[in-house]
Amino acid sequence: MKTVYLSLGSNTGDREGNLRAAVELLAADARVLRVSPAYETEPVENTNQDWFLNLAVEAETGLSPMRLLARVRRIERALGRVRTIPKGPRSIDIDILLYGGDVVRGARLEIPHPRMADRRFVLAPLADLAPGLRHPVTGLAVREMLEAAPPQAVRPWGRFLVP
Ligand code: PH2
Ligand code: MG
Ligand code: MG
Repeated sequence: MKTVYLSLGSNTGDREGNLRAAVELLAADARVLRVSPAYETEPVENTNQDWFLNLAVEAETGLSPMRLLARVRRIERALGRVRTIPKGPRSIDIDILLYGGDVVRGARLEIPHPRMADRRFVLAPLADLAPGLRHPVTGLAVREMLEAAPPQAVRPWGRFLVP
Protein backbone atom coordinates (compact mmCIF):
# COMPACT_ATOMS: atom_id res chain seq x y z
CA MET A 1 0.00 0.00 0.00
CA LYS A 2 1.16 3.50 -0.83
CA THR A 3 0.09 6.83 0.58
CA VAL A 4 -0.76 9.10 -2.32
CA TYR A 5 -1.61 12.78 -2.62
CA LEU A 6 -3.94 14.09 -5.29
CA SER A 7 -4.80 17.63 -6.37
CA LEU A 8 -8.39 18.27 -7.43
CA GLY A 9 -9.71 21.35 -9.20
CA SER A 10 -12.90 22.58 -10.85
CA ASN A 11 -13.81 25.88 -12.52
CA THR A 12 -17.04 25.16 -14.41
CA GLY A 13 -20.59 24.38 -13.29
CA ASP A 14 -21.20 23.44 -9.67
CA ARG A 15 -17.56 23.50 -8.58
CA GLU A 16 -18.20 22.30 -5.05
CA GLY A 17 -20.53 19.56 -6.28
CA ASN A 18 -17.93 18.43 -8.83
CA LEU A 19 -15.23 18.19 -6.15
CA ARG A 20 -17.55 16.38 -3.75
CA ALA A 21 -18.59 13.87 -6.43
CA ALA A 22 -14.96 13.28 -7.39
CA VAL A 23 -13.94 12.55 -3.79
CA GLU A 24 -16.86 10.17 -3.44
CA LEU A 25 -15.91 8.32 -6.63
CA LEU A 26 -12.27 8.20 -5.55
CA ALA A 27 -13.33 6.55 -2.32
CA ALA A 28 -14.54 3.58 -4.39
CA ASP A 29 -11.04 3.13 -5.88
CA ALA A 30 -8.77 4.06 -2.97
CA ARG A 31 -8.99 4.52 0.80
CA VAL A 32 -9.50 8.26 1.17
CA LEU A 33 -7.83 9.20 4.45
CA ARG A 34 -8.16 12.99 4.55
CA VAL A 35 -9.52 15.83 2.45
CA SER A 36 -8.06 19.34 2.81
CA PRO A 37 -10.12 22.50 3.06
CA ALA A 38 -10.98 23.98 -0.33
CA TYR A 39 -9.41 27.17 -1.71
CA GLU A 40 -10.73 29.57 -4.29
CA THR A 41 -7.78 30.19 -6.58
CA GLU A 42 -6.83 32.56 -9.36
CA PRO A 43 -6.28 30.72 -12.67
CA VAL A 44 -2.62 30.33 -13.60
CA GLU A 45 -0.82 29.23 -16.77
CA ASN A 46 -4.00 29.78 -18.77
CA THR A 47 -5.24 32.96 -17.09
CA ASN A 48 -8.23 33.58 -19.39
CA GLN A 49 -10.72 31.47 -17.44
CA ASP A 50 -12.77 31.53 -14.25
CA TRP A 51 -11.38 31.03 -10.75
CA PHE A 52 -11.02 27.47 -9.51
CA LEU A 53 -11.94 25.63 -6.38
CA ASN A 54 -8.98 23.44 -5.46
CA LEU A 55 -8.31 20.94 -2.70
CA ALA A 56 -5.97 18.05 -1.90
CA VAL A 57 -6.73 14.45 -0.98
CA GLU A 58 -4.62 11.98 0.96
CA ALA A 59 -5.40 8.35 0.15
CA GLU A 60 -3.98 4.89 0.48
CA THR A 61 -3.98 2.51 -2.45
CA GLY A 62 -2.62 -0.78 -3.66
CA LEU A 63 -3.10 0.31 -7.29
CA SER A 64 -0.01 0.87 -9.41
CA PRO A 65 0.55 4.45 -10.60
CA MET A 66 -0.75 3.67 -14.11
CA ARG A 67 -3.82 1.88 -12.75
CA LEU A 68 -4.50 4.77 -10.42
CA LEU A 69 -4.18 7.14 -13.39
CA ALA A 70 -6.70 5.06 -15.35
CA ARG A 71 -9.21 5.30 -12.44
CA VAL A 72 -8.65 9.02 -12.15
CA ARG A 73 -9.26 9.51 -15.89
CA ARG A 74 -12.42 7.44 -15.66
CA ILE A 75 -13.71 9.62 -12.80
CA GLU A 76 -12.92 12.76 -14.81
CA ARG A 77 -14.90 11.39 -17.75
CA ALA A 78 -17.80 10.35 -15.50
CA LEU A 79 -17.99 13.94 -14.22
CA GLY A 80 -18.21 15.39 -17.70
CA ARG A 81 -14.60 16.35 -18.29
CA VAL A 82 -14.07 17.19 -21.94
CA ARG A 83 -10.46 17.65 -23.03
CA THR A 84 -10.40 20.72 -25.24
CA ILE A 85 -8.08 23.63 -24.43
CA PRO A 86 -4.93 22.48 -22.57
CA LYS A 87 -4.95 23.93 -19.04
CA GLY A 88 -8.33 25.50 -19.87
CA PRO A 89 -11.72 25.35 -18.13
CA ARG A 90 -12.66 21.96 -16.69
CA SER A 91 -15.51 20.49 -14.65
CA ILE A 92 -12.97 18.38 -12.81
CA ASP A 93 -9.22 17.80 -12.90
CA ILE A 94 -7.56 15.16 -10.76
CA ASP A 95 -3.76 15.15 -10.74
CA ILE A 96 -1.55 12.63 -8.98
CA LEU A 97 1.02 14.66 -7.05
CA LEU A 98 2.92 12.08 -5.02
CA TYR A 99 2.86 8.29 -4.86
CA GLY A 100 4.66 7.33 -1.66
CA GLY A 101 8.25 8.40 -2.20
CA ASP A 102 8.30 6.95 -5.72
CA VAL A 103 9.53 8.69 -8.84
CA VAL A 104 7.75 7.85 -12.12
CA ARG A 105 9.05 9.30 -15.37
CA GLY A 106 6.77 8.09 -18.16
CA ALA A 107 5.41 9.64 -21.34
CA ARG A 108 1.87 9.58 -19.94
CA LEU A 109 2.55 10.06 -16.25
CA GLU A 110 5.16 11.89 -14.23
CA ILE A 111 5.30 11.64 -10.44
CA PRO A 112 6.02 13.83 -8.55
CA HIS A 113 3.79 16.10 -10.62
CA PRO A 114 6.28 18.20 -12.63
CA ARG A 115 4.64 21.57 -11.86
CA MET A 116 3.61 21.05 -8.25
CA ALA A 117 6.38 23.22 -6.77
CA ASP A 118 5.24 26.24 -8.85
CA ARG A 119 1.58 26.07 -7.97
CA ARG A 120 0.12 27.65 -4.86
CA PHE A 121 -3.27 26.16 -5.75
CA VAL A 122 -1.65 22.73 -5.22
CA LEU A 123 0.65 23.58 -2.31
CA ALA A 124 -1.74 25.55 -0.07
CA PRO A 125 -4.24 22.69 0.38
CA LEU A 126 -1.43 20.11 0.44
CA ALA A 127 0.27 22.06 3.25
CA ASP A 128 -2.92 21.74 5.31
CA LEU A 129 -2.57 17.96 5.12
CA ALA A 130 1.19 17.41 5.13
CA PRO A 131 3.38 20.52 5.62
CA GLY A 132 6.46 18.50 6.45
CA LEU A 133 6.12 16.00 3.61
CA ARG A 134 9.21 16.08 1.39
CA HIS A 135 9.47 16.06 -2.39
CA PRO A 136 11.29 12.83 -3.25
CA VAL A 137 13.60 14.51 -5.80
CA THR A 138 14.36 17.98 -4.39
CA GLY A 139 14.02 17.08 -0.73
CA LEU A 140 12.04 20.27 -0.08
CA ALA A 141 9.12 20.13 2.36
CA VAL A 142 5.67 21.17 1.14
CA ARG A 143 5.83 24.17 3.50
CA GLU A 144 9.14 25.27 1.93
CA MET A 145 7.83 24.87 -1.62
CA LEU A 146 4.79 26.98 -0.69
CA GLU A 147 6.99 29.76 0.73
CA ALA A 148 9.08 29.79 -2.49
CA ALA A 149 6.22 29.48 -4.99
CA PRO A 150 5.45 32.39 -7.35
CA PRO A 151 2.61 34.75 -6.38
CA GLN A 152 -0.95 33.55 -6.96
CA ALA A 153 -4.16 34.58 -5.22
CA VAL A 154 -5.37 31.65 -3.11
CA ARG A 155 -8.24 32.28 -0.67
CA PRO A 156 -9.50 29.85 1.97
CA TRP A 157 -12.98 28.85 0.86
CA GLY A 158 -14.23 26.32 3.34
CA ARG A 159 -13.78 22.97 4.98
CA PHE A 160 -14.60 19.83 3.11
CA LEU A 161 -16.04 16.80 4.87
CA VAL A 162 -14.19 13.54 4.80
CA PRO A 163 -16.51 11.07 3.08
N1 PH2 B 1 -5.21 23.86 -13.28
C1 PH2 B 1 -4.53 24.01 -14.41
C2 PH2 B 1 -4.08 25.31 -14.89
N2 PH2 B 1 -4.36 26.38 -13.99
N3 PH2 B 1 -5.19 27.27 -12.01
C3 PH2 B 1 -5.80 27.09 -10.83
N4 PH2 B 1 -5.99 28.12 -10.02
N5 PH2 B 1 -6.25 25.85 -10.43
C4 PH2 B 1 -6.08 24.76 -11.21
O1 PH2 B 1 -6.49 23.63 -10.81
C5 PH2 B 1 -5.43 24.92 -12.46
C6 PH2 B 1 -5.00 26.20 -12.83
C7 PH2 B 1 -4.20 22.85 -15.24
O2 PH2 B 1 -4.61 21.67 -14.72
MG1 MG C 1 -3.98 19.77 -13.70
MG1 MG D 1 -4.89 16.74 -15.04
